[in-house]
Amino acid sequence: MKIERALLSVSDKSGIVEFAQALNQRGVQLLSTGGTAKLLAQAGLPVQEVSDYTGFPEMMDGRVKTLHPKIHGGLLARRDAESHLSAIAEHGIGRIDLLVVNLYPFVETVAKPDCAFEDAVENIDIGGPAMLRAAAKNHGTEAGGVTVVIDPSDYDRVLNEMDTRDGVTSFGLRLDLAKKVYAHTAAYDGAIANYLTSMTADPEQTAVPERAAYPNVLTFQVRKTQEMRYGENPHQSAAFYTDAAPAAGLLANYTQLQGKELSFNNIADADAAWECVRTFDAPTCVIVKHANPCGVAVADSPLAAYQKAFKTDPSSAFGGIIAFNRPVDAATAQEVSKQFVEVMLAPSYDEGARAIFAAKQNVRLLEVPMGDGANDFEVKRVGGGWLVQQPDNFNVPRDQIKVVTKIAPTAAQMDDLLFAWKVAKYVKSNAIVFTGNGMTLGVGAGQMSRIDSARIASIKAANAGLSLAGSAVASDAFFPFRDGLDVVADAGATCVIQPGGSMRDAEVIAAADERGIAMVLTATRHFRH
Ligand code: 93A
Repeated sequence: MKIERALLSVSDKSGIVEFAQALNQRGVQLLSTGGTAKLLAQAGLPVQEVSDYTGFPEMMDGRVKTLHPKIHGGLLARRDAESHLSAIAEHGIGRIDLLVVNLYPFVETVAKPDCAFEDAVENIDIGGPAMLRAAAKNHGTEAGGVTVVIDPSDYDRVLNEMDTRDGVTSFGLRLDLAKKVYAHTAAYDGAIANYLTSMTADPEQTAVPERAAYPNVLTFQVRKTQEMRYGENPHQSAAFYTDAAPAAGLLANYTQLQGKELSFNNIADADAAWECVRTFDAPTCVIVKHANPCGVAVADSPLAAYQKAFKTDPSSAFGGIIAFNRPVDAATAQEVSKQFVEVMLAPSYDEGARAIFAAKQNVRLLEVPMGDGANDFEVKRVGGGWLVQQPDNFNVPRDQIKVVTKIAPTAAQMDDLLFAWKVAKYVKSNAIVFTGNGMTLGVGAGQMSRIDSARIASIKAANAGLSLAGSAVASDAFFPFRDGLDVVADAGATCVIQPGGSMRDAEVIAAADERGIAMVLTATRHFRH
């Protein structure tokens, strides 16, 4: 069945006049609601208002515009059922073959910090989703059905099919557009549920509701961007889902320039590397293995940063994930490709670098635009539930850092302490990170006891042939006893950064003074599990 009648009712009016003109040129009759109809009429298009068509006025400030059997009958009548077609004929209802609707901007409205409750409620669209769901349900069969468009970027697809298929859209397109509708209305209702269930009124229900940080019902929608061959292990199936619009600077905005498909572990490790590297201002290189940094360094250039980062732990860096916060040039690419690399991440690569990696097709090369966006929340699945929290975006301001020992760190020591502290945030707890001259010297990660993490970090430095004499060290949480401090002092550290807050802080600080170490406290910890 040819598209003969279209109903247009949109809040986002971009491209609607041009689309309506194109429909008019193809002989399609136009029906429309108040604001949309006005716009089309101003453009000189012959358009009939829905209220004239139904014989029923728009009422209650537009709350009832399209909720009428003449509209819903026209959308829902099965095109392949004689009884449906005769029912609409009997009641003087015409078929609506094309529905173009996008909804009141609820999400945008409640995102405004000063959004009034009443405003939010008024922006809950009722008639729009009702029509969308009706039209999408009736996407029909090969014989015919309703074409429904919510996204202005689909206007051209519809026109192209009308032109190449004698005014008739294909079942494939109608089904595709119907899927988009239900995904959209589900997300729309999810956003309303999130908003309303985060509201608490006072017991008498008289005051304007307060908004809680987390809704009682949390609904979110993600899209599958990749189905993987397997998950963490080959016997686990897996897929990668991304937000509809990931915040600027996050991994999911990546473009893969070359190399095999990313695996589940590749994506997890790439995220750890990228999150760490993008927190630094100076040219930085982060090398990650099994979700932990095994080499991080800052320098004047990406090449120098890589050379320093690699020195931390060359054996772990083998098959690692390497991230830069600066464009990668040929010299850096040349140096990196001397070793086996699983994944590379950088904001860009110059032509020389691309040519060098082109000869190493196994390297998965990812381009990720820089940006300072963050996830709105983090989730962790536990048996039968989800833990939800804010991401750890805290960077301790310098004036919150307190010197607690007789000796204060020198300016150079302070730089190394702050560098160690930034890295420690990305190391699984218990984390101990030795640094010196803008590079990691030994990383102890993921241990059940802090003292073992300290021992491991010093052993790793020794294995890499690095001296810890005069090094700085960070501990992601407080030292519960002085023994951990003694281990790092024995290894050669001369300054320490840690949150403090232990019952034995006094004992630990006295031990630092006894050993001639400078110690600073951040008052915030960075557990990472
Ligand atoms: O208030 S509503 O829920 N009641 C309705 O019957 C109705 N029908 C369409 N909102 C309704 N709409 C919405 O109006 C559409 O979803 C669209 O977002 C908007 C277009 O209104 P106008 O053409 O007056 O700008």
